[in-house]
Amino acid sequence: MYRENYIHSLQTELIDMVEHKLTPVALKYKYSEVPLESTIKWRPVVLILGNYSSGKSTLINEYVGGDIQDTGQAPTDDSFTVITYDNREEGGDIRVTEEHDGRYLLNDPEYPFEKLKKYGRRFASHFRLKKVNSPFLKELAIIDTPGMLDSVTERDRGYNYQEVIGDLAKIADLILVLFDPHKAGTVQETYVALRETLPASTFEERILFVLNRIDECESMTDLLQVYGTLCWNLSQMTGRKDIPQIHLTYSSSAARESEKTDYLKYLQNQREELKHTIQKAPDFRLDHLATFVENHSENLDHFLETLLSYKKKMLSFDIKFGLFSLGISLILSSLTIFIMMISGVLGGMPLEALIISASCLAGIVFVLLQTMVKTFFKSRFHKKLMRFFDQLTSLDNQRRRDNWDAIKKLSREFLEKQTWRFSISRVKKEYDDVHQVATDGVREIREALNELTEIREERFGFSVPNEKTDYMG
Ligand SMILES: Nc1nc2c(ncn2[C@@H]2O[C@H](COP(=O)(O)OP(=O)(O)O)[C@@H](O)[C@H]2O)c(=O)[nH]1
Ligand SMILES: [Mg+2]
Repeated sequence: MYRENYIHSLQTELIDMVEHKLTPVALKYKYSEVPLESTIKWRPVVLILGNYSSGKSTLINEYVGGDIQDTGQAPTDDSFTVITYDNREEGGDIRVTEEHDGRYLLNDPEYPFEKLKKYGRRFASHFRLKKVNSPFLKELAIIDTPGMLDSVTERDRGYNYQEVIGDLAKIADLILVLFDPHKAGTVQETYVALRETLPASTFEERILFVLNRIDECESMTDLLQVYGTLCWNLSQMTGRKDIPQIHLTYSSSAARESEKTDYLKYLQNQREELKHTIQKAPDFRLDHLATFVENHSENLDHFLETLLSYKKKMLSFDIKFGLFSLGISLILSSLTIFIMMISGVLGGMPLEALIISASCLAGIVFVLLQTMVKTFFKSRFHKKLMRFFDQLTSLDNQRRRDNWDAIKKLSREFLEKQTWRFSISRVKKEYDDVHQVATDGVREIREALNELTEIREERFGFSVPNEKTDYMG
């Protein structure tokens, strides 16, 4: 119980940090359209992706223990369904206790889907919520998705399927990508959608590749062949030689168990393991949150740092131009008076009057330089900074380069619109706050996560003999 409490308080702390330190800045500078915490404050989310009839819905039904989702060989279901827990009717038959349409789901701030409103009405009509009284859902929610189809039908969906998948993947703590033995490798599109939207650092931690329906293999040899094909396809897609772990499973309610599928008995532990990993979604959530804070605070930190660097360059321009104007105006006025004196134009003007006229002249020249002339040169200097935009920041490591990719456009747009007319002291204050989260805050989070691992190790010794009891306890 101690561990669960620890997880909960850590989560609250993290969300608090995002809400109070990062969101105000993110909204102000349009880094995000919705409060940052809106996508992470809900329950842990498991997203299920894969081809149609790879067995997504059947597997979900098996896990929750009831006929919640429609299943069938043809593309049966073209909706995204969020399946979450309803504790009011626990104990009875597992069933859908409450159902809502997309409009409800997209507009209720309790849910993290506000951002998906932008996909319009067609998407809203293919999005829904089901509350189910299944104990499996106590700590997590599942999102069932329509399968990938070929690209022609894809265009008829009326919303951008890949982008929706990308946004859901950002919300999800765990993503299952399902294959079946018949189409072991046609998930290129899903893969591209994920690759393009998930930050590289979290990509591998959060995705589980699953070969489902393994009961349909003719024999162990056949299974190994399918497995090999899948490995090959995955490595082609990822462009990597090392293959991620592929989990094996099937749904016993749909399976045709026979003598031929005798090998399945050796794979029961694989099925259990997968189920158990899914139930650990709250742990993944914590890592996800930590990475979320890390990424966004670093991005915002880099963004504000760029504004400051620009503004500092502008201030130094101001100072230099100020000194230049002062020098020029003094020289010019003394020179004029001197020439007038020796040419005799001034006659016998008293010395005081001479000094006063010289100062007035100097003043006028100075004001002229500091207004019209300066605006002209300052604009040119601004344009030069914009032209060599990358020089506003140092890009000495990959991490900084990644952050820069994420915020370069935003900072550019801001500076093009505002030019130098923003307050450096305000930006400095925001930068200090965000920088503290990006450095001290992130370090504390990582320390807390380590402590959490230690709590587990202290309770069970280093070998963690039974993780299941650990999770449940
Ligand atoms: N033999 C077998 N059939 C399965 C398995 N999982 C699903 N099916 C069948 O495959 C078809 C498609 O399943 P469904 O869950 O609707 O796939 P989805 O489109 O990915 O949601 C259905 O007829 C299921 O009965 C499995 O593990 N083994
Ligand atoms: Mg389905």
